[in-house]
Amino acid sequence: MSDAIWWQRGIVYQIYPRSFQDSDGDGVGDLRGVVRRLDYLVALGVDALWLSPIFPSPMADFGYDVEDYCDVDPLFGDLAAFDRLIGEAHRRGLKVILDLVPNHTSDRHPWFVASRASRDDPRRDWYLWHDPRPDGSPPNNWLSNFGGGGWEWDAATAQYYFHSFLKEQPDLNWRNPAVRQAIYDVLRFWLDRGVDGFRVDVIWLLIKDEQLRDNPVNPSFRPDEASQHRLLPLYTADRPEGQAIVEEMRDVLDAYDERVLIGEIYLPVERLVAYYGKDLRGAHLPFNFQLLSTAWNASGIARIIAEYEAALPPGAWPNWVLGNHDNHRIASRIGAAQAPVAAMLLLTLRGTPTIYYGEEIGMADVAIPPDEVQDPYEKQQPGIGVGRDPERTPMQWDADPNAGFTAGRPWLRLAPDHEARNVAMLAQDPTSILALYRRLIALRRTHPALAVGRLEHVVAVDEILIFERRHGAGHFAILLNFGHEDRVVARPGPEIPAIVLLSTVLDERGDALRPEIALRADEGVILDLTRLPG
Ligand code: TEU
Repeated sequence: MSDAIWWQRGIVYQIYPRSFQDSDGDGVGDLRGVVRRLDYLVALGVDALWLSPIFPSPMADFGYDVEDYCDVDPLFGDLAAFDRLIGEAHRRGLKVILDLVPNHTSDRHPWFVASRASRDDPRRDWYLWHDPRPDGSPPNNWLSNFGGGGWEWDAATAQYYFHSFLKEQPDLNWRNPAVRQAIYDVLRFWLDRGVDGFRVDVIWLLIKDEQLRDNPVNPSFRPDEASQHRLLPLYTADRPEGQAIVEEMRDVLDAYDERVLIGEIYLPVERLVAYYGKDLRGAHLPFNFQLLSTAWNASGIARIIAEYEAALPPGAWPNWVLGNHDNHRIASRIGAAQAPVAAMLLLTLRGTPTIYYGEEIGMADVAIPPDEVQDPYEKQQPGIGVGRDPERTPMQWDADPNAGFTAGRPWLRLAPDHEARNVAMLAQDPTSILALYRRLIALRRTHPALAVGRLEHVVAVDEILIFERRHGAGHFAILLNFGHEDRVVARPGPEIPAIVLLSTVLDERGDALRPEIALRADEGVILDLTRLPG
C-alpha cells in the first residue's frame, strides 16, 4: 500500500460535532468531547475524521451558516481547543478534515452585514443582489433548496438577494475575484493550522447563471416531493464555470503536502465525475452518494458499481458514502438485518469509504416529535419526511441515562434503545455490529487487496452480489446476500479451498470449496482466495 496516499487507502469517519460527545454539560457536543473519544476512533481503526462545521454561527442551519470562517464557535470550544484536537489527533495518526461552507455565509457574517448596508458598499458585489422585475417580483423563478422562493427582498436597499438555502444563508458571488481570494485565504488559515483537508459544502452549486435565466419546470415532479423539485436546477447548479473554482481550491491545497479536497456533490454519475477536473486537477474525491438513494438490491448495486467504475476518469480514485447528516440512517433505510451487509459492502468496495458516526453501532433514525424539531428544513416543509434530526441524534456511548453523551439535557432526544445499543455494551459482544465494523476495518488495513486492490467480476446472482478484489498475490471474493432467505450460489475464484475470512454473522465457518457456497439470510462473507505459496 506504500504508494497509496492516506486518503486513498484510509477510511473517513464523519463526526457531527453537536452530537458526538459533550464535555461541559450544555447538551451539545464539543471539541474537548471529540478529543476524549479519539482513542475510540483509533480502536475502531479509521484514518481521518471529518468534522461538520465548527465555526461561529447563529446556528440557523446548525453551523452551515458561518459567521466567521476563521474561528471556533464557543459552543464547540475555541481555537486553542481546536489546536489541541489537531495535535492529539495527529499524535495518534489520525487526520482531521474540516467542513468548508463557501457557497453562502450567515446573514450575520460581517461581509453580508456590510453588503446589505448600502448599494455602494465595497462588499455589495460579494453577494447576489438584483433588482426586482418591473412589477416588484423577484428577478426570476429560482427556488431555495429548503423550499420556497430563493430571493429575499431587502427593503432598505430595494433589491433582492439570492439564497440557495435559508434566507439567513445568503449566497456569495463567486464571480467576484475578491470573494474567491477571501475564501482561499480561509483555506490557507486552516491548512497552516495543520488541517489535512476539506469537505467542501455544495461545491456544485457555487456558480449561478449570469443571465439569471429561469429554471425549467420538472416534468416528473410528484406532489408528495419537497417543493423545490418543482423546477430543474439547470441554471443554479453544476454550471460549467464552477470547474475553474474547484481547480483554484485544489491549487491552494497543492501548495501543501498531501491534503485532500472532497466535494459534496449530488449529481448523476456522469456529471459527478467531471468534478475530478480536467487532468484530475479538481477534487480528489467528489463524494459518491449513490448508495444513499439507490434501491437496496443486488442487481441494482452491481449496476451502480459497474457504471461508476466505468465512468471514472483514468487515475481517478473512487469513494463510497453510506450515510451522512442529511440522509436517513442506513439501518432505517434498509432494515437492521441488512445493516451488516451494507457495512461489508462499504468496507470491501474499491474506493475511500466514509462512515457516518453511529453507523458502526447500528444507530437508526429517531422519531422526533413535532414540538422537538430542530432542523430548519423540516420546519419549512413539515411532515413530508425531509427532516434531518432523526439521523443527528446523540452518539450512544454507554448505558448511562444520557448514553454518556452529556451530563446535561441533550439538544436532540436520544434513541429509545440507547440503553441496549451503545458502544460499551456492543464492545463486549463479539457478534455485535461494532465488532463487525472493527473486524472489517482491521481486514482492510491488513490486506492491500481490500483497500487499494483492483475490483473485478462484479455480478449479481439472484439476491447475491459478488465481486473480487486483487492486489499482488492477494485475492479475495466478497459475497453479499441482499435477501432475507438462505441461498446457495456458485463459489467464485480458482479451484482451491477458500478460507472464509469473515462472515457478517461473526461465527466460524469452514473452508469454502467449489462449486457452491451456502449463504444464510442477510449474510455477507469475505473469502480469501489467495494461493498459498508452494
Ligand atoms: O447539503 C446540501 C444538500 O444538497 C442537501 O443534502 C440538503 O441537506 C437538503 O437535502 C436540502 O436539499 C449541505 C449540508 O450537508 C447541509 O447540512 C446543509 O444544510 C446545506 O448544505 C446548506 O449548507
